[in-house]
Amino acid sequence: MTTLWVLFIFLNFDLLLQTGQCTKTSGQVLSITPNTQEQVEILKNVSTQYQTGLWQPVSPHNIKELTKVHLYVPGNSSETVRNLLQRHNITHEVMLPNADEIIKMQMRNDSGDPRSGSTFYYRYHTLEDIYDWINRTAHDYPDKVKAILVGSSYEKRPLYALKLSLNNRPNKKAMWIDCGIHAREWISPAFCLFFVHYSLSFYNINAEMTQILDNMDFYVLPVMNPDGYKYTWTKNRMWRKNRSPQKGTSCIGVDLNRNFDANWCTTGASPDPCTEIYCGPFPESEPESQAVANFLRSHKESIQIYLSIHSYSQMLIIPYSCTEDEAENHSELYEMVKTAADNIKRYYKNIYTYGAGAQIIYLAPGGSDDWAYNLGIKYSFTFELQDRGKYGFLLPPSDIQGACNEALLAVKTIALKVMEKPQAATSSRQAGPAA
Ligand code: DDK
Ligand code: ZN
Repeated sequence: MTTLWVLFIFLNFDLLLQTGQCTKTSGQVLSITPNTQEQVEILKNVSTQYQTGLWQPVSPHNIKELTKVHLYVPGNSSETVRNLLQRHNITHEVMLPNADEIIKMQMRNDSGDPRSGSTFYYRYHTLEDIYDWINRTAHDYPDKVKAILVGSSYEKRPLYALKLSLNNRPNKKAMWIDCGIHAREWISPAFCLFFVHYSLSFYNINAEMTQILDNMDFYVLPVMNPDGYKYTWTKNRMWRKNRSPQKGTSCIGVDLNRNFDANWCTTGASPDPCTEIYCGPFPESEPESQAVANFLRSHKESIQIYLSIHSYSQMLIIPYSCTEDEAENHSELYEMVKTAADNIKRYYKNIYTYGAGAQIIYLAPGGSDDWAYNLGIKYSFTFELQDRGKYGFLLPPSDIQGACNEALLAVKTIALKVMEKPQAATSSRQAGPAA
C-alpha cells in the first residue's frame, strides 16, 4: 500500500514538473477559426492584449467569421490565452508548438563565411552579413554588378541596390526588385540574395536567364527596411514596420507598405501609430519609402517592371490593392500571373493564388506596387512567398531553396512575357524617333 502511495506521489510530481516545464518552454502559434461575430470580437481583444502577435490577418480589423487567424502566443501567456479560447468554445489548434525553438534554429544557421559555398543562399543572414555580401558581390563582379546607394534608413543605415548589367548593350530596359520592406518576412531578403547569385552564376548557362539578362538590367534592393530587419534579429522576431519614433506616442514604426502615395491612409491602413498598418504622418514620410520612390521616379523611363517580395501566403498580386477599381491593363497583368502560377504548379506542385490585391487579400492602400504602377511602371507586382501552411514567418532554412525557386520561376515567366510586348508604351515617352 505504502509503495502504491509513493508511486502515486512520484508520478504526479513528475506530471507537475512536466507542466511546469511546458509553460516555460516555448511560445506557440495557434490557428484559430472564429465561428460567430461574438468570437470575432473576443479574438480582436485577445490579439491586442497578452502581448500576442497577430500573424494573419495583418490587423485585428481584418479578422472575420470562418476565416483562419494565426496568432503567436508567447510562452508566458500561452495558458491564459488557451483557457480563454476554451472557455468561449473557439475552435483552435496548435499550428507551431515550438515557435521559440524554430526561431533559434533560424538564427543558428547564420554564417558569414564565404567559403561555406552554395548553402550560403539556403540560410538566413544577419544584416551585417548581408552588407558584407553586398560588398563582396560588387567587388567580385566589377564589370557586371554595381552597388548603388539609393538612400538611408531612419537609423542612418545605407540602402544599397545592386545593379546587374550583364552586357554592354545600350538603352536596356530594367526590372526593379525590392526585398525586406517588412522586417519579419525573412524569406524575402533571402530571395534577393538568391536571385542575384542565380543571375550571376547562370548567365550563359540557363537559356531563359541568359535571354532575360541579354535584354534587361536588374536593380535589386536586398533589405529595404534594415532597421526593422536588425530589430528582428536582436529584439523581436515578429517586428514588421520600420523603427522611426512617432510624435505623441511611445509606439514605434511606420508600415512602409502603407506609406506610399496611392490612396494613402484610406481603408486598409491606419492613422494609429500603435497598429501594424500605420501609414505614417504623410505619404513618403519615411526615409526608406522616400528613397525607393525617388529612385523609381528618376529611373522610370528605363524601369519597366516593378516587383516587391513579401511573405507569407503564396500569392502573385497585381494592382490595385488601394482601390477596388481594375487596373487599366488588368487582363494583361492577370494573364502574366496566371501563367506564372500555372508554371509553379506544374514544376513544383505548389499552389499560388493570383489576382488584384483588393480582390484576393484585402484593401491595402499606400503600397509600393500601386504607387509604382501609377507612376507609369505598368508591369507592377507583389509576390507573397511560402510558407506552405505550417511555419508562417518562421519558414525553416530547409524551405528557402524551394521558396526561392518558385519565385524565380515567376520572375522569369513575367520578364519573358514583358519582353515579348511591343515596347510602344515605354519608348513613346522618350523624345525622338524610336530605335
Ligand atoms: O502589405 C501587405 O499587407 C501585404 C504584404 Se505582407 C501585401 C498587400 C498587397 C500589396 C499591397 N501593395
Ligand atoms: Zn510584407
